[in-house]
Amino acid sequence: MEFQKTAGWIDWYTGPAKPKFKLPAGAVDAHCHVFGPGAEFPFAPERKYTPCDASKKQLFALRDHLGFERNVVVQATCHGSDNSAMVDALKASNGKARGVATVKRNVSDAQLQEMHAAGVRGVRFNFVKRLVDFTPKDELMEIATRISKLGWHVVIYFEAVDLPELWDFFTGLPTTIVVDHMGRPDVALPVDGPQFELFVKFMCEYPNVWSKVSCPERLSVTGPKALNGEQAAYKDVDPFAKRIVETFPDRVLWGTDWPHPNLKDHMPDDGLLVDFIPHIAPTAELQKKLLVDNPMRLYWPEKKRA
Ligand code: 0GY
Repeated sequence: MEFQKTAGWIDWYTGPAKPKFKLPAGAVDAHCHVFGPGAEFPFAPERKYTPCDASKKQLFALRDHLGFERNVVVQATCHGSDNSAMVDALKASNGKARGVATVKRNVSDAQLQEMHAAGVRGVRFNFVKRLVDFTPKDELMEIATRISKLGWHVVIYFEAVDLPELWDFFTGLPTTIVVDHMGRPDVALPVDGPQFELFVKFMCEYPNVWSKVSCPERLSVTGPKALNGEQAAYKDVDPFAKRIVETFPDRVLWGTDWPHPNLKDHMPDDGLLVDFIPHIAPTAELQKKLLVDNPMRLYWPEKKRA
């Protein structure tokens, strides 16, 4: 099938720099996606955008180039609840990728078992209105209860302004919860202002809540420029991510977010994104927790490396 990309779609960056920051051995890129290829894995009819292709082979080449050892492939909304492309990537990874799926209430136990065997360890609930249609909370709670029996967790994606309304649902979930991109704070607001304090309180009061400190390129207002001298890329995101890493060092994850869906202004060089890591996890100990120990504990607990 031929797919026409969404108007203005920016393709992922080819030829990324070799990062200056050397990742610790065994590092995991804990948030990335595959898109199609559309001819093999058609995009979902209910999708809100049509991306460029971004195959498993290209993802694994990026992993090797940047110096990661493993990936966590998160189902992208352009594939709806058809997890075939993501599962295909897991199967082709020689055990070096685990996955997070999107499922509906009608998913069978056999399908869940099949996904588990392929390496799926979580489901994603998405509350970002520009990306998905509404799913009733009772359906999501039913799914969470079912997948908890497999030892899976729930990944949640939402905008910071929606946290108060979603609080009771989130805090009632029976699993580990992983928040995408720190709950998308408005980084033009103070890091100790009411909006981000609520997110910190969420993590403080609920020890089952983890956060990805990913996507500076998505959250930044100052952007990727001014790479030399005092100013570093995405500098306005640093205090937010650093605060979460330093306050909750055992419950943070990091990922590239390759192939970076829905960016409007610029496409990051993934090598540059890796160079962002020491700004938010300044010590070797924090870097190892963020990049190796935490993702291994959550996605490859059988390896017991931490
Ligand atoms: C991300 C962010 C976005 C998109 C998706 O599944 C998706 O379509 O996650 C976004 O547009 O903010 O984490 O990749």
